[in-house]
Amino acid sequence: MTDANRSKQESARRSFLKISAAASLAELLNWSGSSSAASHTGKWEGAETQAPQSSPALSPLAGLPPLKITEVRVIVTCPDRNYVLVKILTSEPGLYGVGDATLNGRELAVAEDLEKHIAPLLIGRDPEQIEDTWQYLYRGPYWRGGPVQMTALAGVDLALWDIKGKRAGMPVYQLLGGRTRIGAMAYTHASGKDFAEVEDVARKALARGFKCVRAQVAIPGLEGTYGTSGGQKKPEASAGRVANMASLPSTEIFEPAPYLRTVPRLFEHLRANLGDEVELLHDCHEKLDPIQAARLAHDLEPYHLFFLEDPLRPEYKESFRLIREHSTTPIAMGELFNSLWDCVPLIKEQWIDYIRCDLGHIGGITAARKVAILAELFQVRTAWHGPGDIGPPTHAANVHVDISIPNFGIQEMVFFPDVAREVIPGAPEFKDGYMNVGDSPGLGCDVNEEAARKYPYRRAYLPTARRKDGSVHDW
Ligand code: KDG
Ligand code: MG
Repeated sequence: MTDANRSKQESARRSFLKISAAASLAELLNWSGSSSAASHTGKWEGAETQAPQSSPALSPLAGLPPLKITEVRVIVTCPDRNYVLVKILTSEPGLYGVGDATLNGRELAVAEDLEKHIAPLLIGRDPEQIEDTWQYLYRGPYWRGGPVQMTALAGVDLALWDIKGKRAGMPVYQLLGGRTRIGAMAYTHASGKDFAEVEDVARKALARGFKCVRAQVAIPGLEGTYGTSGGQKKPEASAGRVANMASLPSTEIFEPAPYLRTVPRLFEHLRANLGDEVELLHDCHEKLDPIQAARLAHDLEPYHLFFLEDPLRPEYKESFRLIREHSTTPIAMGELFNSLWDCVPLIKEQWIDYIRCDLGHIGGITAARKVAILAELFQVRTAWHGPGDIGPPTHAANVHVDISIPNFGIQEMVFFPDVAREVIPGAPEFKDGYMNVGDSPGLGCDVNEEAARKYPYRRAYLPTARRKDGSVHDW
C-alpha cells in the first residue's frame, strides 16, 4: 500500500468513527426515530456501515472548526394545511437549519423520500458544501428529477442555506450578494362569484396597501372555477385551509368557450372601475390550448395586464411561440416546472417575460439562483410561485432571492393564519405593497416541534377537472 493510500484509509477510518459517535450521541439524546401522525423523525440507519459522504478533497472553512450534519428531522404537520419541514442539526451545539419540503397532495411521498433515502446520505456531510450536496443528491441517485425528489432536495437546500447564514451571522440575502431593492413588490388574490365581488375584494386589497392584484372569477354555467371554488378569497384570508379541501379529489367543470368570453369582460370591468394604476394579473392554470391562449392574450391587450400566468401545460414549451406571435400581453410561466432545464427554452427564446417556478419544487435557492441568472441574460424577470401550500421557509427563500437579484419582477404572497405562525414562525412580512425579511441570520424561519405535534397530517387532495362530456381536463 502506498503512503497516499494509507493516509486516505486512515482519514476515512477517522471520519467513520466520528459518524458512529454522532449516531450514538443522537441515541443518547433520545432521538427515537419513531413516526407519529404529526411528526416523522428520520433517523439514519446504517451509521456503522457507511463511508463518509463528503468528498475528502473539500476542506472546512478556514478559521472555523469542521462541521458535520448529525441529524435530519422530517416534520409533517397540519396547522390549517399540511406542511413538510426539514430540520437539519449539526455537530455545533444549537446550530441547525429549517427547510420546507411541502408538495401539495403528495406530502407523505416527499417525507418518505427524505427519511428513507436522503437522510442517510446527509449524516456526516459538511453542511457548508451546499452546491456539492445539491449535485450529489440530484445526480447521485441516477434517477434524477421529478416533483417528489426535487421538493425533497429543495427542503434540504433551504435548511443548508439557513445553516450557512446562521454560521456567518448574516441573513441569506447578504450571502447572495446583498440588497438590490427595498423589498419585493407583492401581489395578492381577489376572486369572487361575479365581477362585483372580485372588484370588492380587490378594493380591500388596495386599501391594505397592495398595488398588484391577481383576479379570478367564477365562470357562469360551470361548476367550480379554478381560484374561486374555496369561496371568496379576501386579502386578509389565511394561506388556505385544508378544511376547504376534499379528503378525496373534488371535480370542477371546465369549458374553454365561456372561460374565453368571460375573462376579458372581467378585466374590462376591473379597469373601468379600479382605474389604470393598479397592476392586474390573471392565472390560466395551464388549462388552455395554444390557439386559445393566443386568443385570450390578444383579447386582454386593452387592459394591460402585468402578466397572464401559466397559459399552457408545462410539457408544451414550443407552443409559447404561438402566443408570442399573436399578442403583446406579458406572459409568465413555470409553477409546475421541477427541472432547471424546463426553464431554458422559454427564457432563451424570450417566449415569456416572467419565470415563475416554485423554489420549493425546483430545488431551492441553489436552483433559483441559476434560473435568475439565466433569465437576467435574456431580460426575463422572476415571479416565484408563492401560494399557501408551500411553507414559510420557501416564502422566506423567495424574498431573500427577490431582494438580492437585479431582475426581480413580482412576488406572489399569502398571509399565514396564527396557527401556522405558531408552528412555523418567521414568514416574511408585508408592508405598503412589499414583502420583506428581517436581518436575523439565515432564512429567519423556525419550527416549533412541540406545536407541530398538536396538528397531525390530514389527507387532502387538490381538485381535478373534467369537460362537460366527462373527459379529463387539466385543473
Ligand atoms: O397546489 C396548487 C397551488 O399551488 C396552485 O394552484 C396555486 O396556481 C397557483 C398560484 O398561482 O398560486
Ligand atoms: Mg398559478
